[in-house]
Amino acid sequence: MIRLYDYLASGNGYKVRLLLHQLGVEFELIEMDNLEGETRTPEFLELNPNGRIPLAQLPDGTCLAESNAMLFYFAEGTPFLPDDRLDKAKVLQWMFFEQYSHEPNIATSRFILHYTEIDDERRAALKQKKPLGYAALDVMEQHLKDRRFMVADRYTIADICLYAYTHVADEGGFELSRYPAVNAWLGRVRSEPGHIPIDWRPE
Ligand SMILES: N[C@@H](CCC(=O)N[C@@H](CS)C(=O)NCC(=O)O)C(=O)O
Repeated sequence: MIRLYDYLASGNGYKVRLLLHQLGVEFELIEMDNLEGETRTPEFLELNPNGRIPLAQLPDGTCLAESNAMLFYFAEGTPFLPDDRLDKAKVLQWMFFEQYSHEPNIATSRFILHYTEIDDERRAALKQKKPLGYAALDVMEQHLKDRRFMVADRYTIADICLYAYTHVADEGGFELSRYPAVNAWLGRVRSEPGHIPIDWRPE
C-alpha cells in the first residue's frame, strides 16, 4: 500500500489526499508533526533529504517528494490529467504558478498567522506577501471569469493543486469575497464526486 507521510493542516498534503481519495486509491496516512521538527529527524531525512511533508512512499519503498510531482504521478493515465500534449503542459503551467506565485505568499501567510507567534520579522513578511498573494488571486479571477475549470474545461489536478491553499486563503488574511469567479470555481471543485475536506483522514 502507498504510505503518505503528511500533516493534516498542510494544503500541500491535502492535494495528494484529495486526489488519492477521488481516485479510490487506498493509502496509509503517517501523521508527522512538522511543528515539532518530526520531518527533520535523521530517520525522516533518509526518506526525504529535503525534510518536508508530504512524502509518498510507493509499495516498492521508493519515495516521491513534492506535492505537485505526486499529483502528476498519481494522475497519469486517469481523467485527472489530460492526454493532449498542450493541455498537459497547461496543467503543469498552473502547478508551477502555484508553487512560485501562489503558495509562497498565501500558504506561508496562513502558516505565519495560524501556526507561529507573530513578531516584527513575521509581520514584515506578511506585509511583503500580501500584495503578491492578491496578485496571484487576481490572475486566477481573470482566468476563471469565463471558464469552469483551470484547464481543458474539466476538473484536473490543476484544480486540485490550486484549490488546496485558495480555499483557506482567508486564514492567511486574504479576503476571498473580492473574487466572485474564484468563489464559484471553489464551489464547483467542492461538488466534484469524492471531495473531502482538508482535515479528512482515511479510516
Ligand atoms: N514544495 C513542497 C513544499 C512542502 C512543504 O513546505 N512542507 C511543509 C509543510 S506544508 C513542511 O514539511 N515543513 C516542515 C519543515 O520545513 O521542517 C511541496 O509542494 O510538497
